[in-house]
Amino acid sequence: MIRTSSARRLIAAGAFLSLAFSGSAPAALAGDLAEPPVLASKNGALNLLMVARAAPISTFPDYSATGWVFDICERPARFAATCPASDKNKNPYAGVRLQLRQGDLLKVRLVNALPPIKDSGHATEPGHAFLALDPINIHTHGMLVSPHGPGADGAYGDNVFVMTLNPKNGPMPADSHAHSDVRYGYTDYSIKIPAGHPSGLFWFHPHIHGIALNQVSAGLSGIITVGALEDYVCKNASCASFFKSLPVRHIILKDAQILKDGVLLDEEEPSFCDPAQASGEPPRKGSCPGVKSSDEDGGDYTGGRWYFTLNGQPYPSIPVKSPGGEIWRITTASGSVSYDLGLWNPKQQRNMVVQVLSVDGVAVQPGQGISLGDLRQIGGAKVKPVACPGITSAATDGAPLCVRRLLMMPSSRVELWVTYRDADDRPAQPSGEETAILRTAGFETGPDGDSWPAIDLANVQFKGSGAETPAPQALTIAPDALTYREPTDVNASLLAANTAVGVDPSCHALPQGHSRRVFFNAPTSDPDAFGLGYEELDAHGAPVPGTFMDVKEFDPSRPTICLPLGPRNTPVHEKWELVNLAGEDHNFHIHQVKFRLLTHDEISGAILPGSDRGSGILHDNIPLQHADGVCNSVADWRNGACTAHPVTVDIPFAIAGDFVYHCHILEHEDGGMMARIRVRPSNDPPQMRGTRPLASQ
Ligand SMILES: [Cu+2]
Repeated sequence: MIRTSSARRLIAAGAFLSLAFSGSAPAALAGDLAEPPVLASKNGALNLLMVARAAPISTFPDYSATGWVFDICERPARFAATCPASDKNKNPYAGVRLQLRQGDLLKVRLVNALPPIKDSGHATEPGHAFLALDPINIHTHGMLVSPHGPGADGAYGDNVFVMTLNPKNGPMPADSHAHSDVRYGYTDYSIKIPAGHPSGLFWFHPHIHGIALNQVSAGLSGIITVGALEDYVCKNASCASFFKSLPVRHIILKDAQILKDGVLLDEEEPSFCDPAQASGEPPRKGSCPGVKSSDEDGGDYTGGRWYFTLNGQPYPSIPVKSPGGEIWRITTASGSVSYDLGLWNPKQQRNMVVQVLSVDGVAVQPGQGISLGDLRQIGGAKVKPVACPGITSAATDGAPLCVRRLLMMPSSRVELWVTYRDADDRPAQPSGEETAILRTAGFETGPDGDSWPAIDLANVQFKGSGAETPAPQALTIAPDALTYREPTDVNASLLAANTAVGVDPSCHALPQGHSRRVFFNAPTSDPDAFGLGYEELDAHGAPVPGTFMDVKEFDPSRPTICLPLGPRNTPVHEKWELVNLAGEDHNFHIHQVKFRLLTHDEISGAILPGSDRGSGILHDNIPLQHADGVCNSVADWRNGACTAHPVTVDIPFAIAGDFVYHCHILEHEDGGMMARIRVRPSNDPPQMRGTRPLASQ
């Protein structure tokens, strides 16, 4: 059962017109997977011009489609609103990689050269007609950076409450409910990467409420790496020499639905294809054929095709030539699609084991002796750990994390060590050439949710042999997730930015032992929309009277949650219980933090809070499984009408400013499943403000 969402009703699909050749032939092979182009910082700075515009997408066979892309180049010395022609990435839909280091200053001049959204349902929506003008902004997803407003130089931080319009598309209507700074032409961003920032994989994408899905689906995103893999992988000598032999790939997963006439849809329609390969249908190599939707009011997608690309390429080849395998850094940049990702070995008829090096931009390092059961709890539904073959717990500094499957909901990232494995799943050199298929097995998000299709994403050939250094059973990882559980370095490094945010005396710290509960559901008043609810819990887990807010659509005008940093602006930990009452899965994301999942033992108090036993994986987004039963309201849930599967997280807030938490299924975010949160400097007496945090004195 697929529900028609408000976003889908409000936004007419198909913002682009283009020529079509033919819509029936299966996708041709796309050749070897190419790396995204890199723009690297120099001397502590990366100064970019980023132009959002419509552009042809060159890599879809059989269709001539147009998407929305970022042209990105080093910012020319003279004022310019376009990148020099020679700098232009040949296929900007694929996305680029920004390569940064701790301490860098990322400066971006973001220019909006997008066309207006044709046929946008928003055009007639009171207060939101401006969305049809296609305003844009950028968010650096997962990064621990300041979301500050315009500084002395007029530049913004990682702030989603600013939008840039293309002046050619006309002015904001007078009655607009923007609740953002509104700028025309361009906006400057100046984002300082704190000295203590984790090394890892992040990404950037637009974050305009109401059209985030459309802009991301049309191609507007890219990835960011901070630091180097060597900062956290194989820091001991024997592993380091092996690690040097491993090539590194960056893989950006995107999907695009293209109609028979070449129009690229700016949001995914789950019923575009059959969920799984139909009888008589050729293997789904990077795409599936459009069908007449079985939905009551679904469309006819016959002759169209739904592409699932890696770096813009449908079904590329990935030749693994190094005998020790490769490192894959994977970003899920689809708007709403979830990937049940695995590396299928056709000979062994099962998914291969891979080692997970990092999750959501932070290296994983489960504490020594952690049980597989605890590991499964802190990995959530995203990471499905299996025992690493050949590893005894004493073999490495801590337990490595291995999986056969990953539930990659929108925005999640992982870094993997991918190597050929024998019948016992141990790292091995292939005898001759062995093949595997990177695929998504398809994923259903629940009885009221969506059915995302099964697709073969890439063909992998293991060719390497003759290794000089024997492969270890697992790569060693520096204890980053244990370190960043306490983001004191990031906090200390952002002290000036935190202090510059005005104090808000109405922000009160949670009383000792209290926690927060966030509800995910459709608002009772509008079952087709999406919303969040809230209440505070006392030390016994009982709702604090007067704090309940029913599930409602996003209200950008005021924060749902406001909290001060700790004494002398040090990090503050809060416990949040995330309760999904809906009949479909959601994917919780919060800006400016990394959180960890608590195990049942930690929630019940059977182990001490923060024990290493319950630590080792940090996330910035986590799947929330749908409730069983039907709850149209929080009251239904309190009365036992459904059983929810809450996830409890520990969030260390270390960065002051206004930002958001939301479902990262962008259809749901645009539909209203988002709330504003305000973190303010501490309410210390004035003489204490701005001094060094205690931890770093
Ligand atoms: Cu959602």
